[in-house]
Amino acid sequence: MTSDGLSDAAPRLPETAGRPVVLGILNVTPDSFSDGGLWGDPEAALLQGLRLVADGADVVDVGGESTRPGAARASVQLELDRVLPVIAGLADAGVTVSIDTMRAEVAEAALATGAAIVNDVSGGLADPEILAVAAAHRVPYLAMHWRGHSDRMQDFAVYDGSGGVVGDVCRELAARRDAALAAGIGADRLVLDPGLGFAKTAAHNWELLRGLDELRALGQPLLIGASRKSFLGALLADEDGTPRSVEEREYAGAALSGWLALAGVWGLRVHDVRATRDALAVAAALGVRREAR
Ligand code: PMM
Repeated sequence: MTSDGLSDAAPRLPETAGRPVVLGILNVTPDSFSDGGLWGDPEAALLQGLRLVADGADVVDVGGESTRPGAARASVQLELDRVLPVIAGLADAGVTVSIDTMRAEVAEAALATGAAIVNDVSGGLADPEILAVAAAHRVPYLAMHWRGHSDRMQDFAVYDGSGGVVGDVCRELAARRDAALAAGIGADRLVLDPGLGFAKTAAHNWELLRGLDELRALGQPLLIGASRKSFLGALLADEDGTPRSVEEREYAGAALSGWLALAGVWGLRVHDVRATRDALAVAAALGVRREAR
């Protein structure tokens, strides 16, 4: 029952005892930096989604528009055509699906098709109507820090306010939190994400990870999407500076996931679900996880 006495059948924020929630990434796009082009066929995408669940994903995050730096936008129709058949198949199989979109129209159609969570990399800035859609459906809403579309976002990787990148991201995320709450999204269904790699250099990403306590002070659970991103490739670069290939960033990602678990984040958005769950098992055995935020 809710405080207004109505029964509350709307999806709640997933919670898992003693470890972060794992969102397995399923990009149904030709051009995402890691899995782009692999799951263009809906059958193949569905099988991959089920594989992510078998590996230990709690949620499958389905996206139909690449957000890699420099990417051009997909049309609404193309995005819908890519994601809806996959969402329908996964929802039929009982999988909890999040829709990774910046568009209200796509969020609305995805929720009608069986998605249970909205993951908006723009935190409501690209299409403010998406906040009302998430509020009306009473679904969890994942709001990421964002400064502009992918074709230009690296032009905005300048953080000169007080506290540098951590200060600026906290202030900008606080504004997105307040907009989401004002639109009627429940505080118990709102997650914030610093948006690693989105208008951020590698150095910015590391500073944000070191600044998690300040992000936690925003008062909402935190989601981190670090999986296979280029700052890990740069960290693991050869002596000649060649970045580690996208497919070979898995161990560093798992190490980071274990550390993030102990730091008490709510969720992790990852490609390598099995490696992530192994890292989370190690972190859980150490048993000093901070309160999930
Ligand atoms: N990163 C990407 C896409 N969607 N969503 C959230 N909430 N956080 C992220 O960091 C994030 C995201 C880009 O990575 P991909 O191309 O591997 O999907």
